[in-house]
Amino acid sequence: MAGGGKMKVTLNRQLQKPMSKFIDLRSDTVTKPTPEMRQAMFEAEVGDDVYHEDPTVNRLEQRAAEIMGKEAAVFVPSGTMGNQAAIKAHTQPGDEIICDDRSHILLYEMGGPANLSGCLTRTIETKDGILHWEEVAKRVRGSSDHFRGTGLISVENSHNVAGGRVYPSEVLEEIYYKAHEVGVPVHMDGARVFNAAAYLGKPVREVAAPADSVTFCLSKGLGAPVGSVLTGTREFIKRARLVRKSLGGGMRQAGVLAAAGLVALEKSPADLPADHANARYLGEALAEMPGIAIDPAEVETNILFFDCGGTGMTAAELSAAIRERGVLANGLGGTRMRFVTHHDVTRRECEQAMGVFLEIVTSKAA
Ligand code: TLP
Repeated sequence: MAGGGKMKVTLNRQLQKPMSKFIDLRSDTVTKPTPEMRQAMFEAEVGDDVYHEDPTVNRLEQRAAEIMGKEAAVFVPSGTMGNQAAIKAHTQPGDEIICDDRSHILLYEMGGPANLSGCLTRTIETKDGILHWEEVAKRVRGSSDHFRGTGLISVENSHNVAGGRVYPSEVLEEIYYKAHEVGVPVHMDGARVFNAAAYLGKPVREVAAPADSVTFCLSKGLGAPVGSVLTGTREFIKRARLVRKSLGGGMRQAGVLAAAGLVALEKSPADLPADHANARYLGEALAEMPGIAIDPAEVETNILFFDCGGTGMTAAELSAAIRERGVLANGLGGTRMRFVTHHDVTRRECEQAMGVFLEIVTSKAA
């Protein structure tokens, strides 16, 4: 060992338990690849994707474009890169992006719109993460000698921080058609657009239709280990590919990842209704617990937020207490907590998690 010192191993208590033993409701990003995905990765034909020579990546991009009903697609390492590449490919520095005030592109992408594209965000406060044209229209403006004006409208479907809420089709269509009348493109952060489609009972291409570009994630509810796809017109994707390269996202033999993505794309959407049913079960169980505030009717997809203030515990205290008992969930500061259901959590495990939760909140109440 460097320096000849005795290695001192100190294990964080939270890490002593193997992660696979936890019931992990923190996010659908934690899903592990299925045996079929691993087999596909093992067998994947690969090439250098920066030269467009990886046959598996090419196949994934082609299938993604077909399924999403767009002309073309580009495979990117993450949802964040997909969204930020879209923003940069749609806008010029100084442009304004209209989005809701809790959108992922605004809160969780490291200031990307300002940092990478030199854009300003003009936000709209919403109850459920859903934008309506009436409010958007108040902020849309063309360029003048004094400002550049609106360059993009960005919607998130389903909406993460609003609790997995889904755009009613007609609301999105109105935004899209009216935005086009004034020459403004619409981007959809569709990290979980397959969840939105499952909720609406519609093919995903219909949900994606009222958007010029859509980013969707293979590595969330669809269960692939890595990757997202940005889709749009051929011309737009050509620009986005260059942006991807400038961000360091030109991957080489990425077919090993795309192979898992292809399995995710073809197979996993069928499993999403089960995740949604589990989320509804959690919402209904939580609604009956002392000190927990949630409206289970608002649980539409696989994400639910609730307030634990009435238990006398903060979200951080409650997540620490359930962690001790093998359940993981994210506290979001204060008394707000989030559960996310996914492929790697069964109904039985959801029931176990609720058993743990009930014991903790009732013993606190007593
Ligand atoms: N969301 C993550 C965290 O970053 C909050 C999660 O655990 O939910 N759009 C939306 C709507 C997202 O929820 C996320 C990830 C992304 C984009 C970014 O995807 P990645 O993590 O692949 O960059």
